[in-house]
Amino acid sequence: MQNALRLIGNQDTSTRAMLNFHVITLFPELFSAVRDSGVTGRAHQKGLWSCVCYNPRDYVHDVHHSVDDRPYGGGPGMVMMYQPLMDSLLAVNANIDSSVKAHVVYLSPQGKPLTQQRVAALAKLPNVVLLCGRYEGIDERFIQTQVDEEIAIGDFVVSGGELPAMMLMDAAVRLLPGALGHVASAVEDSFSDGLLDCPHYTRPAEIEGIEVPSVLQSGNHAEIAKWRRQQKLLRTAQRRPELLEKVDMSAKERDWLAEQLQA
Ligand code: 4GM
Repeated sequence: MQNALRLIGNQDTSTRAMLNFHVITLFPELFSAVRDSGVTGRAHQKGLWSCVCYNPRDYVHDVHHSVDDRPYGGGPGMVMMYQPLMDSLLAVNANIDSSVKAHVVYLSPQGKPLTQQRVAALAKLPNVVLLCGRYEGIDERFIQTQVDEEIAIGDFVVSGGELPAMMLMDAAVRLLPGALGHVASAVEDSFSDGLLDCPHYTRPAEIEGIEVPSVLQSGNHAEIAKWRRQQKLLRTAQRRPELLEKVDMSAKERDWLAEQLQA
């Protein structure tokens, strides 16, 4: 049975489709990192997701196997050509058992910044193509006609889209039910509520004269939850104030935060 419609059983009686990544890349060997290691490696072993690479070089038939060419208008660098990318994408869609075409994501510094919300939406799709550029990028006509969404991991440039693609894959896979252990998935981590995470401590209780906040050692779970929420609000206000615009805050929390920021 093809990947897209393969259903896997989980702990309850329901079934769910797996998340299939199809990566168009000149460096398929890089993807063993996310496929075979850590949380994503275990989730892959459990059959929660798949990753199949398509190398544009396998879809060129001239003697030089060239996947890139000089840019119109001159200038430095090379541009990835339309045809090898198109034939790679045709191979992807021929290999998925779905009447719906795969969702095509191009990782580039010109894309919309990736958010946790967008990651969560992508993690629910059956088939996601991750197009990894090298050189100066790809022919604009491929973006215009075949790309559904251009995404940037951040405002910086790396030498290829592969590392950004792996970051997106990791962020999506760890959200799949069953990917994180029970304990880890219960943890309220960064962005689960649109806020930055609070500080964390483990033993010993004092290091270099810095004590673990006494509330965390009190055993009072209501007070601990309140302290953590306040720390998240305070950190977000100090480091990423623009994130607070989308956060639900009580009047009490608003007052407390304003008071803290004045001090
Ligand atoms: C230039 C054009 C993505 C460079 C297209 C890709 C950073 C990101 C590349 C490209 C990248 C990012 C490759 N660098 N911020 N480099 O997500 O694909």
